[in-house]
Amino acid sequence: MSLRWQYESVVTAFLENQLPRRELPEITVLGRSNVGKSSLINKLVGQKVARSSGTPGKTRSINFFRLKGKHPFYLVDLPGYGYSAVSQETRQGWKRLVDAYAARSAAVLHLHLVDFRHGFLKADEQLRAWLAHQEAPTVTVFTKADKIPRGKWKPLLASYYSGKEPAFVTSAESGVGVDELRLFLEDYVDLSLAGNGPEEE
Ligand SMILES: Nc1nc2c(ncn2[C@@H]2O[C@H](COP(=O)(O)OP(=O)(O)OP(=O)(O)O)[C@@H](O)[C@H]2O)c(=O)[nH]1
Ligand SMILES: [Mg+2]
Repeated sequence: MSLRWQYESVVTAFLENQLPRRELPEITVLGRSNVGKSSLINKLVGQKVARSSGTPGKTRSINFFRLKGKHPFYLVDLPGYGYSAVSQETRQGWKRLVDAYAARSAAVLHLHLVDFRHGFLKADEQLRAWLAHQEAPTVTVFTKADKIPRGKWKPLLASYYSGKEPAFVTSAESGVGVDELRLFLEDYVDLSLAGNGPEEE
Protein backbone atom coordinates (compact mmCIF):
# COMPACT_ATOMS: atom_id res chain seq x y z
CA MET A 1 0.00 0.00 0.00
CA SER A 2 1.45 3.35 -0.94
CA LEU A 3 0.99 6.54 0.98
CA ARG A 4 -1.35 9.19 -0.45
CA TRP A 5 -1.51 12.90 0.21
CA GLN A 6 -4.69 14.86 0.19
CA TYR A 7 -4.50 18.07 -1.79
CA GLU A 8 -6.21 20.92 0.05
CA SER A 9 -5.52 24.23 -1.70
CA VAL A 10 -2.92 26.43 -3.38
CA VAL A 11 -1.61 29.90 -2.57
CA THR A 12 0.09 31.69 -5.48
CA ALA A 13 2.49 34.55 -4.79
CA PHE A 14 3.80 36.85 -7.52
CA LEU A 15 4.77 39.51 -4.98
CA GLU A 16 6.28 39.46 -1.50
CA ASN A 17 3.07 40.61 0.17
CA GLN A 18 1.24 37.60 -1.29
CA LEU A 19 3.38 35.06 0.58
CA PRO A 20 1.21 33.06 2.99
CA ARG A 21 1.53 33.23 6.74
CA ARG A 22 4.32 31.09 8.09
CA GLU A 23 2.24 28.41 9.76
CA LEU A 24 3.16 24.99 8.40
CA PRO A 25 6.37 23.13 7.60
CA GLU A 26 7.40 23.87 4.03
CA ILE A 27 9.38 21.68 1.61
CA THR A 28 10.70 23.57 -1.39
CA VAL A 29 11.22 22.25 -4.90
CA LEU A 30 14.08 24.09 -6.62
CA GLY A 31 16.03 23.65 -9.82
CA ARG A 32 16.74 24.91 -13.29
CA SER A 33 13.92 25.82 -15.63
CA ASN A 34 12.45 22.79 -17.34
CA VAL A 35 14.11 20.31 -14.96
CA GLY A 36 10.67 18.93 -14.08
CA LYS A 37 9.72 20.64 -10.79
CA SER A 38 6.03 21.08 -11.57
CA SER A 39 5.76 17.61 -13.12
CA LEU A 40 7.31 15.94 -10.08
CA ILE A 41 4.98 17.84 -7.75
CA ASN A 42 1.99 16.61 -9.76
CA LYS A 43 3.26 13.04 -9.56
CA LEU A 44 3.90 13.30 -5.81
CA VAL A 45 0.43 14.72 -5.21
CA GLY A 46 -1.23 12.24 -7.57
CA GLN A 47 -3.12 14.90 -9.52
CA LYS A 48 -2.35 17.82 -11.77
CA VAL A 49 -2.06 20.75 -9.38
CA ALA A 50 0.98 22.52 -10.90
CA ARG A 51 1.21 23.69 -14.51
CA SER A 52 4.02 22.03 -16.43
CA SER A 53 5.19 22.86 -19.92
CA GLY A 54 7.88 22.23 -22.51
CA THR A 55 8.57 25.98 -22.53
CA PRO A 56 11.16 26.87 -19.88
CA GLY A 57 10.13 29.60 -17.46
CA LYS A 58 6.55 28.34 -17.17
CA THR A 59 6.27 28.79 -13.41
CA ARG A 60 6.69 32.51 -12.66
CA SER A 61 5.24 32.67 -9.19
CA ILE A 62 5.84 30.78 -5.96
CA ASN A 63 3.09 28.24 -5.54
CA PHE A 64 2.34 26.81 -2.12
CA PHE A 65 0.46 23.53 -2.38
CA ARG A 66 -1.19 22.75 0.91
CA LEU A 67 -1.21 18.98 1.38
CA LYS A 68 -2.23 16.65 4.11
CA GLY A 69 -0.60 13.34 4.92
CA LYS A 70 -0.49 12.54 8.61
CA HIS A 71 -0.07 16.32 9.09
CA PRO A 72 -0.64 19.32 6.85
CA PHE A 73 2.35 20.96 5.16
CA TYR A 74 3.22 22.99 2.09
CA LEU A 75 5.06 21.73 -0.97
CA VAL A 76 6.49 24.89 -2.53
CA ASP A 77 7.09 25.19 -6.28
CA LEU A 78 9.69 27.92 -6.83
CA PRO A 79 10.33 29.55 -10.22
CA GLY A 80 13.08 27.86 -12.26
CA TYR A 81 16.31 29.81 -12.48
CA GLY A 82 18.95 29.98 -15.18
CA TYR A 83 16.53 30.71 -17.97
CA SER A 84 18.18 33.43 -20.02
CA ALA A 85 15.31 34.29 -22.35
CA VAL A 86 13.38 36.21 -19.70
CA SER A 87 14.17 39.89 -19.22
CA GLN A 88 16.64 41.15 -16.65
CA GLU A 89 13.75 42.91 -14.93
CA THR A 90 11.74 39.69 -14.63
CA ARG A 91 14.76 37.87 -13.26
CA GLN A 92 15.37 40.54 -10.64
CA GLY A 93 11.71 40.37 -9.68
CA TRP A 94 12.04 36.60 -9.14
CA LYS A 95 15.18 37.07 -7.09
CA ARG A 96 13.46 39.59 -4.82
CA LEU A 97 10.54 37.24 -4.38
CA VAL A 98 12.73 34.19 -3.66
CA ASP A 99 14.88 36.18 -1.21
CA ALA A 100 11.73 37.37 0.58
CA TYR A 101 10.55 33.78 0.65
CA ALA A 102 13.85 32.56 2.13
CA ALA A 103 13.77 35.31 4.78
CA ARG A 104 10.51 33.84 6.13
CA SER A 105 12.47 30.63 6.78
CA ALA A 106 9.58 28.24 7.20
CA ALA A 107 11.37 25.70 5.01
CA VAL A 108 12.35 22.48 6.77
CA LEU A 109 13.89 20.90 3.67
CA HIS A 110 14.95 21.91 0.17
CA LEU A 111 14.72 19.52 -2.77
CA HIS A 112 17.26 20.39 -5.44
CA LEU A 113 16.08 18.86 -8.70
CA VAL A 114 18.78 17.95 -11.22
CA ASP A 115 18.23 16.46 -14.69
CA PHE A 116 19.67 12.94 -14.52
CA ARG A 117 20.94 13.26 -18.10
CA HIS A 118 22.97 16.41 -17.43
CA GLY A 119 24.03 16.28 -13.78
CA PHE A 120 25.14 19.44 -11.97
CA LEU A 121 25.54 22.37 -14.36
CA LYS A 122 26.95 25.79 -13.58
CA ALA A 123 23.56 27.14 -12.54
CA ASP A 124 23.23 24.19 -10.13
CA GLU A 125 26.52 25.06 -8.48
CA GLN A 126 25.23 28.62 -7.98
CA LEU A 127 22.05 27.31 -6.44
CA ARG A 128 24.08 24.98 -4.23
CA ALA A 129 26.07 27.95 -2.94
CA TRP A 130 22.82 29.77 -2.12
CA LEU A 131 21.41 26.65 -0.43
CA ALA A 132 24.52 26.29 1.70
CA HIS A 133 23.49 29.56 3.39
CA GLN A 134 19.97 28.37 4.13
CA GLU A 135 19.05 26.95 7.48
CA ALA A 136 17.24 23.85 6.20
CA PRO A 137 19.19 20.97 4.63
CA THR A 138 19.12 20.04 0.94
CA VAL A 139 18.41 16.70 -0.69
CA THR A 140 19.21 16.07 -4.37
CA VAL A 141 16.47 14.63 -6.55
CA PHE A 142 17.45 13.53 -10.04
CA THR A 143 14.65 13.85 -12.60
CA LYS A 144 13.71 12.35 -15.98
CA ALA A 145 15.35 8.99 -15.17
CA ASP A 146 13.11 7.39 -17.82
CA LYS A 147 15.44 8.97 -20.40
CA ILE A 148 18.37 6.81 -19.20
CA PRO A 149 18.49 2.99 -19.51
CA ARG A 150 18.31 1.38 -16.08
CA GLY A 151 21.69 -0.35 -16.46
CA LYS A 152 23.42 3.03 -16.62
CA TRP A 153 21.90 4.51 -13.48
CA LYS A 154 24.49 3.30 -10.99
CA PRO A 155 27.65 4.48 -12.77
CA LEU A 156 25.93 7.72 -13.76
CA LEU A 157 24.89 8.43 -10.18
CA ALA A 158 28.42 7.68 -8.97
CA SER A 159 29.87 10.05 -11.59
CA TYR A 160 27.72 12.97 -10.37
CA TYR A 161 27.49 12.39 -6.79
CA SER A 162 29.62 11.21 -3.92
CA GLY A 163 27.54 12.87 -1.18
CA LYS A 164 26.57 11.03 1.94
CA GLU A 165 23.08 12.56 2.14
CA PRO A 166 20.35 10.65 0.38
CA ALA A 167 19.74 11.30 -3.31
CA PHE A 168 16.66 10.16 -5.16
CA VAL A 169 16.43 9.07 -8.78
CA THR A 170 12.94 9.78 -10.10
CA SER A 171 10.76 10.07 -13.17
CA ALA A 172 7.49 11.96 -13.32
CA GLU A 173 6.85 10.08 -16.55
CA SER A 174 7.19 6.49 -15.33
CA GLY A 175 6.72 7.21 -11.62
CA VAL A 176 9.95 5.48 -10.65
CA GLY A 177 11.34 6.64 -7.29
CA VAL A 178 8.30 8.81 -6.55
CA ASP A 179 6.74 6.59 -3.85
CA GLU A 180 10.08 6.40 -2.03
CA LEU A 181 10.45 10.17 -2.16
CA ARG A 182 6.90 10.70 -0.88
CA LEU A 183 7.54 8.39 2.09
CA PHE A 184 10.80 10.16 2.86
CA LEU A 185 9.09 13.56 2.79
CA GLU A 186 6.24 12.32 4.97
CA ASP A 187 8.75 11.17 7.60
CA TYR A 188 10.57 14.45 7.29
CA VAL A 189 7.43 16.50 8.00
CA ASP A 190 6.74 14.28 11.01
CA LEU A 191 10.23 14.81 12.37
CA SER A 192 10.14 18.55 11.82
CA LEU A 193 6.89 18.80 13.79
CA ALA A 194 8.28 16.67 16.59
CA GLY A 195 11.32 18.90 16.96
CA ASN A 196 12.45 21.94 15.09
CA GLY A 197 9.62 22.96 12.79
CA PRO A 198 8.45 26.56 12.41
CA GLU A 199 6.96 28.03 15.58
CA GLU A 200 3.48 29.43 15.84
CA GLU A 201 3.33 33.14 15.21
N1 LIG B 1 10.61 12.25 -20.12
C1 LIG B 1 10.32 13.02 -19.07
N2 LIG B 1 9.92 14.29 -19.26
C2 LIG B 1 9.65 15.04 -18.17
C3 LIG B 1 9.74 14.53 -16.85
N3 LIG B 1 9.42 15.51 -15.99
C4 LIG B 1 9.13 16.59 -16.74
N4 LIG B 1 9.26 16.33 -18.04
C5 LIG B 1 9.02 17.27 -19.17
O1 LIG B 1 9.92 18.38 -19.03
C6 LIG B 1 9.27 19.59 -19.37
C7 LIG B 1 9.36 20.59 -18.22
O2 LIG B 1 8.62 20.10 -17.13
P1 LIG B 1 8.10 21.08 -15.96
O3 LIG B 1 7.55 20.19 -14.91
O4 LIG B 1 7.20 22.13 -16.51
O5 LIG B 1 9.47 21.75 -15.50
P2 LIG B 1 9.70 22.93 -14.44
O6 LIG B 1 10.98 22.63 -13.75
O7 LIG B 1 8.49 23.10 -13.58
O8 LIG B 1 9.87 24.19 -15.40
P3 LIG B 1 9.72 25.76 -15.04
O9 LIG B 1 8.41 25.95 -14.35
O10 LIG B 1 9.78 26.38 -16.40
O11 LIG B 1 10.88 26.12 -14.20
C8 LIG B 1 7.84 19.22 -19.78
O12 LIG B 1 7.78 19.08 -21.18
C9 LIG B 1 7.64 17.87 -19.09
O13 LIG B 1 6.69 17.06 -19.76
C10 LIG B 1 10.15 13.15 -16.69
O14 LIG B 1 10.28 12.59 -15.59
N5 LIG B 1 10.43 12.46 -17.83
MG1 LIG C 1 7.28 24.73 -13.23
